[in-house]
Amino acid sequence: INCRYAVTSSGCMIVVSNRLPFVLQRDEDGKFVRKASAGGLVTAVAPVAINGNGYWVGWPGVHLEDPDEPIPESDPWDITPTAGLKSDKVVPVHIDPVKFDDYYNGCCNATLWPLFHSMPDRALFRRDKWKSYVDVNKDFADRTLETLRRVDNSDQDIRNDVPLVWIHDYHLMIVANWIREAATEEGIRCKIGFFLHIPFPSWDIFRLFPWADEILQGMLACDMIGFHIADYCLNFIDCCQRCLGCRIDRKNLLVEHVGRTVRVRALPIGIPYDRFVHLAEKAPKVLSTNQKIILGVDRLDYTKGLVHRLLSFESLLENFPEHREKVSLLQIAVPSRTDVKEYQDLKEEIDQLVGRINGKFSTPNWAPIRYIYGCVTQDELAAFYREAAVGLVTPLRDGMNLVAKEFVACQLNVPPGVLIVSPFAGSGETMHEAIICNPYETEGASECIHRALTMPEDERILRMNYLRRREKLNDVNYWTKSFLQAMGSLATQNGVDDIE
Ligand code: GDG
Repeated sequence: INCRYAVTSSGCMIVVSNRLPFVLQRDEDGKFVRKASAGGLVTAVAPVAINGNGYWVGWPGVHLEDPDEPIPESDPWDITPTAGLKSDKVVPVHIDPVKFDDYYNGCCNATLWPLFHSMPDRALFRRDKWKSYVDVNKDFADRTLETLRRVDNSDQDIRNDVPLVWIHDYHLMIVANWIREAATEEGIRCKIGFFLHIPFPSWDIFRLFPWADEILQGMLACDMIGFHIADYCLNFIDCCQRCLGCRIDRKNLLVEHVGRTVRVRALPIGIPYDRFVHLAEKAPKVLSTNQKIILGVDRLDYTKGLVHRLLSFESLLENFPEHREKVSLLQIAVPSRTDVKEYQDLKEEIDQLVGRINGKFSTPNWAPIRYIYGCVTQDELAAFYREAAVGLVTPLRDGMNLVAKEFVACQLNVPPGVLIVSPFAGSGETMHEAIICNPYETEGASECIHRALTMPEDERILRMNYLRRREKLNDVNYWTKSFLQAMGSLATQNGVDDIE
């Protein structure tokens, strides 16, 4: 395992996320086996946790009839980053299936997801779902506390630093509440950090949530709270002041709450940059076409702006007919939340729109849109990123958006292609050399695509060089390191390295 950074003391990082870094599946003999998850987050966090002899608390991806059924060890041939996570370090959270559905679909996906993406009209507010959210967060807190007690009782004498609990994302925003409470009462030593992977909305949106105060109080039970960009930090701090009346320090990003000072930090997530470069170097050619490819890669979600994107592409073909038969839009839409009506309707709308635009402009030798509804392998993805002339990343709202970063990492050709990003994604805030494109204005967006398709080579090279350099420096390892540093939990040769 390639682990560049370590936590300060052995056995002291406890990662808490909705899902474990793998899911359990039955093999043909009915035995549970681990199916690894290859996301960037797992790749970055798992080595640090494993190296530090840490624990991972999460839902195992299945509802077990017997919650005491042991977690299997990883396959001996497993080379994924979680392979080293021994089963005694895995802390599964078992939840009643109905309650889990209310928490996950009812509250997380139907309420918090749209609200935090500033789409309140799509959000459902139901107190029974919120109650399940609270209950499940308490279950996660209980399992984390059991783990903390175990850590606290072992190797006490060789540890001179406190365990670090790292909680992830909007599913678990109030877990810290009970950890702080019990830790204070029982004298368990720990530091609690939280990272939100989606945007934090402004006060006028956030206040629509009937239990807004409880979320803020839950988050403020942490020592440090990380967001992707400064805007989300400022929104959060503003909400703390306006909802709870906290004293705040906007300049230093501090919030005072019940006698404690909570740090807030902008920590933009990165990608495993070198891995994507490597994939792009070795992946075989995937596209045989003379047309320039404009590439979109998204989960099929209303926040990703797929309908707006298709309309902009239609407008491009309408207003700049010189691109007809010269370019194609390749859109990969990964199925997501397929059992939810809203997502089924969105798929239907996209299917129809693709059909209409293709029907309108296709010629015997050319179809303007190639649409893949499904998942491709990471090798294929890297090859698509490499061979595309334009990366079109135009969400209506997005915490960060890793696709924009993966695209630039894989752009190995000279001269390279062009990245277009929405200003409403975290990556639009940080990837300054991309063309910034407002997806809501169809005509303006089509002009952005035209500009990308006609951009001079030297400008493309200059922009892409800067973009690639930044993503290489600020990769996902750098993000993990920055988080540990902001927590004051980064081990260096000189001891603990604190950001302040
Ligand atoms: C949340 C926040 C934030 C996509 N299609 C395929 C495929 N992918 C991979 C991409 C990328 C990932 O999925 C998507 O990442 P995003 O960042 O775009 O979006 P979310 O899933 O919504 O993630 C987001 C992120 O957390 C991290 O903090 O950036 O804002 O919403 O890595 O490569 N992978 C494969 N085949 C596909 O077809 N193999």
